[in-house]
Amino acid sequence: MKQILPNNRFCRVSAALVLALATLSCSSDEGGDTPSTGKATPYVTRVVEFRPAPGQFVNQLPEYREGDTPEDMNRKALEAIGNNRRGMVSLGGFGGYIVVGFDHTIENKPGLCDFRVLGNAFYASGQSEYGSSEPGVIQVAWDANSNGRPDEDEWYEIAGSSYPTAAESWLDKADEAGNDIRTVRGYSITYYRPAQEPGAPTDEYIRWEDNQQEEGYMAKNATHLQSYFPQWLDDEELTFEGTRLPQNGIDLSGAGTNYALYRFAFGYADNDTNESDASAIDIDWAVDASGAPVHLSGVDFIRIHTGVNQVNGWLGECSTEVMGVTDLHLAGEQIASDGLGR
Ligand SMILES: [Ca+2]
Ligand SMILES: [Ca+2]
Ligand SMILES: [Ca+2]
Repeated sequence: MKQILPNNRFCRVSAALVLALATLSCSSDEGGDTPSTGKATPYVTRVVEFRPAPGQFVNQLPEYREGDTPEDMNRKALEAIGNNRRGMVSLGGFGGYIVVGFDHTIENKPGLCDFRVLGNAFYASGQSEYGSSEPGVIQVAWDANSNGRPDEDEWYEIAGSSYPTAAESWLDKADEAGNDIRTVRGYSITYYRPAQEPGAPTDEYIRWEDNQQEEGYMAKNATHLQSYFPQWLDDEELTFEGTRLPQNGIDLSGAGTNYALYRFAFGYADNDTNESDASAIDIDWAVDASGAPVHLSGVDFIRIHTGVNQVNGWLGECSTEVMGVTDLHLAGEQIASDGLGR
């Protein structure tokens, strides 16, 4: 990932958003689950679970302090991205995820996009096809049994542009570069805790194995020498499952100096800019486990996981960053989904 975001991005807040901010009823910094008044806000008010895969920003975004528990890290994640604070959490390598909730149900309005996951994607100077796109796969849950939690059978995946099979304009280019350009549903990967923390960069840092009979290592790079393994977890190995997307990083220089991360067409997090209509999501794109479209009248929880398993040279592993989620209806943004999706 690239953690630097052009500052002027934040200046272009829509008038509608300013209005929404002005009427924001809750600006609690304590990570509370419920707003202080009854008025719904367009933003994340809960972090149900933050479980990143190993990665170069793990233990830093948010910062781990010795003794922190998983609950502490959930709270820190909420402090970073809740209530429109637009800090950042990194989900690490493939599969790392966050589950967020709201103080209301995000309504699925027909013909319109309903929410947007904010990330730090940007285009390379003068480009419209690539830059820093680190797509996260999005799932949504409606709390059908009203128990205040997303249960396993309540999740549906947002079918982005490479679901169920890869379909991007740059796939041939990625294939030529030697990338794995398949979409793999039901992908599973296990990362193993390193026996010791190397004090120096190494290409063979955190070993992984997947369910495609492949294995490899996550590298430790020179700019990030802290542990990449989530320190608040005791596990010796961490397994993550979900849809894996085609590898979108291409070294345009051929010499390891210019990695272009190509943008997917629609339906992912941290893939297109926060201002682009193509980063907005229509709940009607949700599908069930068999891939059949489902109709949800609204969603209560959103889960995002890093969708690509790829190390891009000095840039490091592809890792989705999340800066918040906005309910577009409450924020007053009207984005037609016609022409964005399939
Ligand atoms: Ca909709
Ligand atoms: Ca539930
Ligand atoms: Ca990113």
